[in-house]
Parts: sequence; structure tokens; C-alpha cells
Amino acid sequence: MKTALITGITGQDGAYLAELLLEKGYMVHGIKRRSSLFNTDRIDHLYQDPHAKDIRLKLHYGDMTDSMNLTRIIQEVQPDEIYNLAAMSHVKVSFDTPEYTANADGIGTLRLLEAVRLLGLQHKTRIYQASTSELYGLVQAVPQSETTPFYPRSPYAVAKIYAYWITVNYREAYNMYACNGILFNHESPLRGETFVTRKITRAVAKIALGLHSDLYMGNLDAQRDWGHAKDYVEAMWRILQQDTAEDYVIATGITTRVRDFIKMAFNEVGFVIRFEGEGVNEIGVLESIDADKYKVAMGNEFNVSEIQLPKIGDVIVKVDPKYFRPTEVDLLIGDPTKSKTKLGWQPKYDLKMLVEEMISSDVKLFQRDIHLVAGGHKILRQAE
Ligand code: NDP
Ligand code: GDR
Repeated sequence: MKTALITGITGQDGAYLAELLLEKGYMVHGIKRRSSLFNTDRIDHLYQDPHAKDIRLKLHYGDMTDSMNLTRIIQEVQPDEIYNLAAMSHVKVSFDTPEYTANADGIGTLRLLEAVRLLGLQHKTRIYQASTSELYGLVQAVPQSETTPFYPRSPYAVAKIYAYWITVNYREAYNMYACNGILFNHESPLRGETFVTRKITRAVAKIALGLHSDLYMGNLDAQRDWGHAKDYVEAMWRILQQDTAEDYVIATGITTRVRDFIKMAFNEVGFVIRFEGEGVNEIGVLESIDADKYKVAMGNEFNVSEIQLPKIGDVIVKVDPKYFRPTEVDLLIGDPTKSKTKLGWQPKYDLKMLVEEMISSDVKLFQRDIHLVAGGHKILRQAE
């Protein structure tokens, strides 16, 4: 049985990857941070009682800023594969917490690599580093491939560029099997609530259920190459199963504007949105509602007649400059040729399927909240 260690197991990708590796028969170890509230929602369905025999999922407390902790866990686990997914992963937040981001995302990667080397595991343990399309930053060329120059545009991307190069350096200097997956944006119903896709799908679900009236957004012109996290964790695994350690771009090759994602998301619940105006004055107006589509999206058993919907002509999308970034990445579109040919990787989801799944999941989530409130329970779930 192979043993894997996942840092960031409680995050979006960590949860899908843990599921995949368990399906493949791995013993999976994960590092979680201590928090004052439970933070394992995304992997609770995989949880195994540590007192039970023959468990295949074990969690360890740890942090990417704590070298000794990481070294001790690696020594105990003796992993065949390490997937380094832990990071302060929000680009906008990295402008508020640049030093911490450099420490966790940049030096944290060095800590892992160095622990593997010091423990003499450099010829046993294969390492996957979660690199990112944010490395490309200010557009140098499109589509972006493994050979496109980097130009990072945020403290997050600058920290990740250190992690990228230290991974390459340890591979070259110590002959370690250490690889970068340069992954373009990937989303899912498990996506953090403040990333743009999930922020949108949550808002659409709330508006469609009469819980909220509008959605405040940042840069509507940004273009992203969005895929499904489930497809992308499959690529991570494939990257560590090759004869030689190399770096790979993982992307769909298709880019979409934030504005168009909003239209697609509203369309899932039968709302047609028209955008007008420019810059901070741009607005999204409700043009029409397809009643049949709306009812199907809400689920037949749900009582739609009681829901207070916005009226035709209402402004339901607005721009708030507080969501603008000091330096923005305008256009990302990846070239996945190498991963398709060398890894045999092929995504199963397209953007339409991704949006459908996210909307359906968020509608169910808020319908559950409505039932809870009706049953006298207080719910508090805020996100910006
Ligand atoms: P998430 O933000 O959902 O998850 C990040 C994970 O890292 C969480 O488990 C979080 O723990 C953990 N973490 C954060 N800081 C620390 C720390 N100091 N020590 C230990 N653990 C920590 O990210 P994703 O799952 O979306 O992304 C996974 C990785 O891939 C990240 O490194 C991200 O930067 C990178 N990436 C993501 C892309 C995407 O589109 N999703 C694209 C390209 C790269 P907690 O749950 O406690 O917060
Ligand atoms: P990104 O993801 O910065 O690409 O990083 P995010 O979803 O945060 O932003 C995508 C684009 O949408 C624009 N945008 C907004 N973004 C947010 N979060 N909130 C808004 O209200 C909003 N309005 C417009 C942004 O300006 C941006 O252009 C993600 C993270 O997962 C990183 O960890 C990962 O490395 C990259 O993807 C690839």
C-alpha cells in the first residue's frame, strides 16, 4: 500500500485528492491546522475513527510555518508521495497579509523539501508542489504554457514563484522527484466562499430563493480558464506517477470573463441578466425570468410560490471597487498540450457542467438553511 501525505487536506483540492487516493488504495495522512472551531467540513465524509483498526485516513495537527512539526510528521509517516496543497490561497487577501503569505506559501515549501532531504527520504518521497497560473500574472503571451515567462502580480504569486523555483532547484540539486503542477483556476461546490465563482453561485442561489437582493462584484472584465477541481486532482496524481519528474500546465484552454460567468450562473435558475454601463458604474439588470427553468432549478417539492423574487428591471449586480486588486491579472488561458499528451490527462467537466453542479449544490444548501430557520434554528453564514 502506498502512503501519501497531503498538506492542506481540509481545503477544496485536499478533499477531492484525499477521496481519489483512498479510492486508489492509498494510506492517506493529512495535515490540518488547529482552529477554535472544527475545520474539517470538506473531509468529514472520509473521517475514520482513529481507534478503529486498519484505518486509511489519519490527520495530524501542523502548520506550514513550523519546520519541526513538518519534519516530525514526515519522519513518522515516511510518505511515498507528498502533495503540498497548503497555502494562504486568496490573491486579494495576500495584499493584506503579505509576510504571512510569503512564510506559509513560499518558505513553507522549502521547509517540506528540506525536511525530506534531511530525513534521507529524497530518493523515496515524490513531491507535488501546487503551483499556479498566477505566476504568469501580467500577460506575456497567450495561451500560457510551461515555457511562458512569469510576471507575478500579487504577494501570493510572488510567494508561489519562490515555491516553484525551490522545487525545481531541489529536483536539480538533489535529484529529487519534485514537480510543479501549474494549475489554472479550478472550482467546485467545495470552493472557498470568497473566490469569485463560489461567491457568484452562492449569491445566485440566495437571490433565487428570495434570501438576498443583490450581488456586489469587483473586476467584471477579468478572464479566467476555469476547470473542475475533481479533474485537476487527477492530474496531480498523474504528475507523480511518471518515469521522470517534470512540471506541467493543467488547464482547459478556454477562457471566460467574470461577467459571462455571472450570466451563466443566473441562467441556471432561469434569470436573464443584461449588463450596461462601464467600470464602477456597470450594473446587471434582470431582463426576464424563465418560470419553467426556475421551478426545475428550485426542485419540484420546494414551495416556490412563497419566494419573494426580484422584479424585472431591478439592478441585481453592482460593482464595488473594494473588490478591485492593487495589481490585477487580466487574462489567463492555459495550453494543456503537454499534460494531455504526456500524462494522458483529459478533463471530464466543461464550464457549463461545472456551473450547473455549483448552482445546484448552493441552491440545496440554502434550501436547507430555510428549513432550519423555519424549524427555529439560528444560522449565521457570512462571506465577502
Ligand atoms: P484552499 O484555500 O481551499 O485550501 C488551502 C488549504 O491550506 C486548507 O486546507 C488550509 O487550511 C491550508 N492552509 C492554509 N495555510 C496553512 C498553513 N499555514 N499551514 C497548514 N495548512 C494551511 O485552496 P485550494 O484547495 O483551492 O488550493 C490548493 C492549493 O493549490 C493551494 O496551494 C493553492 O494556492 C493552489 N492553487 C489553487 C488553484 C485553484 O484554482 N483552486 C489553482 C492553482 C493553485 P484551513 O482549512 O485550516 O484554512
Ligand atoms: P484568483 O481567483 O485570484 O484567480 O485566484 P478569484 O476567484 O479570487 O478571482 C478571479 C478573478 O475574479 C475577479 N473578481 C473577483 N474575485 C473575487 N474573489 N471576488 C469578487 O467579488 C470579484 N469580482 C471580480 C478577480 O479580480 C480575479 O480577476 C485563484 C486562487 O484559487 C489561487 O489560489 C489560484 O492560484 C488561482 O486561482 C489560479
